[in-house]
Amino acid sequence: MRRLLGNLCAVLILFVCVPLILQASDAGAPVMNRIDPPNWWPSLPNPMLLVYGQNLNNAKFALQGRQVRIEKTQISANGHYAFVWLKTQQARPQHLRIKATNASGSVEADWELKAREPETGRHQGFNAADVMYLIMTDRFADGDPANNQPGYDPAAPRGWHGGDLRGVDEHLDYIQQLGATTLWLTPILSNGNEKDSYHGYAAADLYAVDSHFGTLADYLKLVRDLHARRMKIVFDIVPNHIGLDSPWVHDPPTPDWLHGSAEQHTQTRYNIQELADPHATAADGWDITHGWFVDSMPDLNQSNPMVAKYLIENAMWWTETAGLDGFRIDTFPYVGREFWAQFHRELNAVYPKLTTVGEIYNGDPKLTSFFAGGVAHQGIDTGLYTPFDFPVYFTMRDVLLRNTPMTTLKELLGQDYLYPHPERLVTFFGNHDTKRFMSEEGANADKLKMAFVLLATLRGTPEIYSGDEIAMQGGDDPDNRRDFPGGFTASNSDSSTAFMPAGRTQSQQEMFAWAAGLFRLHAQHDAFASGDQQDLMADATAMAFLRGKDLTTGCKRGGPERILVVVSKDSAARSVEMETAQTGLEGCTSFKPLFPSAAGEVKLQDGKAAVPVAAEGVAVYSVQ
Ligand SMILES: [Ca+2]
Ligand SMILES: [Ca+2]
Repeated sequence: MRRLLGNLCAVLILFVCVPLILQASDAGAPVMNRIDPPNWWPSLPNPMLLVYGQNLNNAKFALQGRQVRIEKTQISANGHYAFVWLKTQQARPQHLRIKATNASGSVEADWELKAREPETGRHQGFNAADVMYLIMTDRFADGDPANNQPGYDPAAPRGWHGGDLRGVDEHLDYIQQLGATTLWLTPILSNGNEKDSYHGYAAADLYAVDSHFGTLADYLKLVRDLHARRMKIVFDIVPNHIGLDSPWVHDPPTPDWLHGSAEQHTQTRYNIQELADPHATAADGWDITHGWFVDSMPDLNQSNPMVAKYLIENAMWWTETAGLDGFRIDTFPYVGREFWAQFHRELNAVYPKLTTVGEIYNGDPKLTSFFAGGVAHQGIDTGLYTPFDFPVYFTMRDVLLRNTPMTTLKELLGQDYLYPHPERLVTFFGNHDTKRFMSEEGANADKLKMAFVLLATLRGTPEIYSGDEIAMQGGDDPDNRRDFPGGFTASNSDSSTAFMPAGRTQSQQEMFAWAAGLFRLHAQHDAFASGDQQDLMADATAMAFLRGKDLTTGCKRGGPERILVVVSKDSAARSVEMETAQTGLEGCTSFKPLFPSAAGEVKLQDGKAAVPVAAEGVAVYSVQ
């Protein structure tokens, strides 16, 4: 269809396009207001520039520079946008001049091909050796009150509260003391003047840091400071949609840039399981990929190759500019698989170690695994490094807080065969979209401690939502996004500071020390980062599993360390017993308590290991 229209235009050009051109040149000389991306790097794939301006519809583009050329140009019907494809891969770093000329005059813009920075310490990717810390950028710490307006309203749950990049940067000691190695910040891109967009998920400008959070220089400093500490940064990216304040909403660069328009679009029914259903209709799938997530989030049309190119180029620009280590990808199922395959293929060709984690908000591993990379479904491998482990999130809450037996967790983990790489899954028991664990009915400190033990010891990459380590409370969105205590001296939040041990309440300190102790364990024992998992027993109230290498045979002298984890939600102290024959415990004689320090003595008797566990208790041992 596209080719047919092209031919048609070639025929019509003599009769129709000439008067249009004359009309346009009457309007004046070309104007260039902005160029996306703002710069590029010669060794990266050839870029497509999106030029924003006026009177561009009959302009001729020219390039001044060495070993660079314009490959082709496409201009929007209203003359507000020009797509300019450049050939830059043979060039050296240099300043270029881009010139647009029409009958009324010309305009020039400076644009740069930069030298790439050395790869050392950049683009590292996150993995199961890491611990990820999720910060809601507006709600962690206000490092610069001067950037709080407009919309600053710390008393309003959906207002801007003043948190910013400098505030995060000032508290890296705290994050490191907790044992986190990787920072995931909620989106930092400008949301323009969109009301109540403190969450950042409705971008108006994909190349600008939101002024509430600071500047690009602030972001680059934060990333440099993280890398200097051998920590990593994960960028929250939203290729599915933009916000209503984007200039594209009422003046799209092509007529099909968005799925529908602000005035006319459908809203998705969120039935993402229909994407995997081989018997679903095309309309069912269309509803998910083309329907708007909400009315205030215009849906991008990634089937348009120029939209896809723009979005991938944007991801590459941030990766190269900041040295990003990974992406957290928002609303993953709501974009077609073809786009994800291209996104990962092109990004990983330049950054082979960069990793991605996708939000697939569903408790069924049959569905979440459908989106994982490493396997083709419907003929397409998305390339996604890993989905978030939403099934473990739902199940952890069910078994720890409700009457669901612990066997349910073992049964869920038994479905790990569905994933090409279950060891990569990013596990969590809460995030910025869920009610705080401590605000669930029946929650208490002991149950939260059990949740931390499972998080730190199960296969996968643990992820913590900032504040859970000090047992923060909070109901459903937006109450789950309360200010971090101590980050907002000017706000009406708690005046004590949880960033320093002396500022924490006793219960905050107890939870922080517990979580930090576990993440220290996670860092010190290779069994968590690269070991297998063998589930030894589960019943109504307890579960026991081993982590380590070569678990298919029993302990051998001088073999690698294996770690036994026992969790009991029983309201009374109990003995958790498991057979040792034909398990990873066979022949093991030494059980050294690792966590907590008061873990009881393991007894070996009648072919069984018996582990004494306190009421709502845990025990972790180094086994040999
Ligand atoms: Ca601020
Ligand atoms: Ca979509």
